[in-house]
Amino acid sequence: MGRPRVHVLGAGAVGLLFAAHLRWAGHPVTLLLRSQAAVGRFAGRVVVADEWAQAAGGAAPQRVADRIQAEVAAPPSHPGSGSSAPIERLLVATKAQDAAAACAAVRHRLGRQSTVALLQNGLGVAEAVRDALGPGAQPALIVGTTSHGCHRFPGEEFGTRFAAPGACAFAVHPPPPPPSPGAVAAPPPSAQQLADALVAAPGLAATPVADWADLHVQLLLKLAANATINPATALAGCRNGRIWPGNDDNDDAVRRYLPLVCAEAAAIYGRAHPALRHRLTARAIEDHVAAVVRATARNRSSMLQDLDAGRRTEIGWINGHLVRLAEQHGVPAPANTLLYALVRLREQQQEQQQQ
Ligand code: KPL
Repeated sequence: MGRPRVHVLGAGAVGLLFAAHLRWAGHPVTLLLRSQAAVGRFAGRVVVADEWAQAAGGAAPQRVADRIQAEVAAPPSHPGSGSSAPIERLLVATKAQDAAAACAAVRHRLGRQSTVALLQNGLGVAEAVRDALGPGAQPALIVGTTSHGCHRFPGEEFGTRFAAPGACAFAVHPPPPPPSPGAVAAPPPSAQQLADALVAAPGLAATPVADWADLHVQLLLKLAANATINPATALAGCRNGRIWPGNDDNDDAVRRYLPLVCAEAAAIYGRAHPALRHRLTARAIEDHVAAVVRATARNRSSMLQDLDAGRRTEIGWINGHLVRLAEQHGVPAPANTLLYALVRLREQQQEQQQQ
């Protein structure tokens, strides 16, 4: 029997990168696109430009993943809605703010035999997806985090520029309570198949994490990195490396920025997740975030790219999530509140200008 099909929802830089690598690992892949027009434009191939392998000055080598199918992600009531065949293995690579609505569009194709893998920045997406799907269609969830650096490919709608290979770690999210008392909610076979598919694609460097607490620590560290790097770089219009605290070009106020936001995240996590407190000290968070800043120094953060393109950002799932957690646990969060408010003001300003 051949390898099982994987559906990919979200044809941005990350979705196309994962789709191509799954295809190269031998999986049939179907992209779920927003419209019939996009399906019509898709020629069955995804182009990956390996920028990281680019010799100085030369063009990035390009690789093509072909024989990829495309369908519309739309509810059955939608005119021209596509297939209604069940989806067993779904990888969702949309932005955090789009994940719940995108999953709801294919709710009629998901069920208890399905597994949905979520790769968004921020936290709270799994809960939003469960709410959007409702009690009728509760798939198993895989929650993952990825540090692959990639961007859109100007002039190539179904292309992605792979700038900096990273890694991907994931775990099965605790399943919802069983439908009837006494029933056991075991993950369906599709959970293992989707996990195997991710691991089998060498370029994705994907590793399953056996213990949910270990993945949770990684997700919380990533959240702190995104909460520190993304809004500052987006508002200042600078690359990530600018906020490195060891940067001699910065004055004291800028050098204190990163430790300040990390200390606030540690205080929030300490109250919200006491069992993980010893792994999420201010020092541990600061070291992690400083390492991410240095490793991605040349990057333009995803929030900077979103604001520049006039798109909604993931702020509500990043600093917004920290602010809500702080409120629930009675912890002051002035730095995150301010960052959240400033990015929201920029978004509102842009939305008004676009009307
Ligand atoms: O995840 C990122 C993002 O831009 O969203 C970082 C790690 C900050 C890299 O740019």
